[in-house]
Amino acid sequence: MSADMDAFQGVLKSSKNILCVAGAGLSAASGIPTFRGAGGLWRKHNATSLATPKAFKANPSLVWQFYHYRRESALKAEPNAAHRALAQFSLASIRQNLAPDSTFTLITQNVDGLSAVCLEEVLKQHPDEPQPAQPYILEMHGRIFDVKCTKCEHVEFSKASPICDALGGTEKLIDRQTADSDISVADLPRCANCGSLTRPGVVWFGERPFHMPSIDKLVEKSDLCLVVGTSSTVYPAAGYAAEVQSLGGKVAVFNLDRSDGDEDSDFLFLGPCEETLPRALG
Ligand code: BV8
Ligand code: ZN
Repeated sequence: MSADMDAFQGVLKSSKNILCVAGAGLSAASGIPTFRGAGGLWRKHNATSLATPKAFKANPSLVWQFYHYRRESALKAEPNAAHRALAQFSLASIRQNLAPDSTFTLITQNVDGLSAVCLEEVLKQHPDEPQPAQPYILEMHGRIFDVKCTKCEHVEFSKASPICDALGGTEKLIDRQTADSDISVADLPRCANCGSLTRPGVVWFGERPFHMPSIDKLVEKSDLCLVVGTSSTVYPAAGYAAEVQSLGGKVAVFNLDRSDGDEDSDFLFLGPCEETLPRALG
């Protein structure tokens, strides 16, 4: 695995179907805690133990407090230089400034919506640009501001803060000894359509990620896969880079620390992606 930026930029310029698989490290500089490491703990719970249908069924009040806490931090967050570098790269791809008829797609595991907000801002500054034919961003684990009914499948995009009165203020209760205040199910967010209990519109462990058929097609034709800010521990996202490589494509990892499988990558740029990515894509 090389850290030669010139060599990487040579590959970037000659690649035609570029993918980026991003994780929580992309939003770390925006102040959003990651899943593992210090960010992975909320009160005395391990974040991933709460991101399951079983946890929600057993204790919807606790799981909603966890997602309310993350909604509130996402609402305060702004895109960072790494988001902007990816959005500018999408624009360059729209303008065909890369290799002729090349494509660039960001597949994000993050549910904070910051990549979409950032791309919208960049495209707004260039209103005369052709709108992207295919989506530039695939949010494969859903969006934290989507609120989905547990009964009638009604989904609403809501940035309400707080999302319901009973959750208001609970985002402050994050230290370890906080007792999980028990909010009655009746006071949790309810469906505007049928009044049933709602859940965050994200993909939990054991649930099928979004956009898998389109992602599989993109992986098949990709000749360069960037992997940004992810421990590469959660599947199927963690498997895409190896698949691109097995089909003859190249892989470049941009991560703060070493991550699963990075020893097989063609390029490895260790450091904060808000510094390495603008340099690499600039
Ligand atoms: C599915 C949304 C099947 C919710 C999330 C055994 C083996 C293999 C697989 C499995 C298995 N047992 C179960 C599975 C499947 C399971 C899985 O992979 N489990 C793992 C734990 C083994 N996967 C699933 O269940 C998936 N679904 O397989 O469905 C199916 C198929 C068809 C039909 C029905 C079912 C669904 C997984 C999605 C779960 N939802 N998130 C929410 O957000 O609350 S997962 C969540 O954690 C994230 O979305 C992300 O995907 C995942 C990993 O997090 P990362 O993004 O990587 O973050 P992490 O903190 O781990 O790492 C951050 C990295 O950034 C670090 O490396 C750090 O060094 C770096 N960093 C930090 N700061 C910076 C930085 N890098 C650069 N710059 C910085 N500044
Ligand atoms: Zn409903």
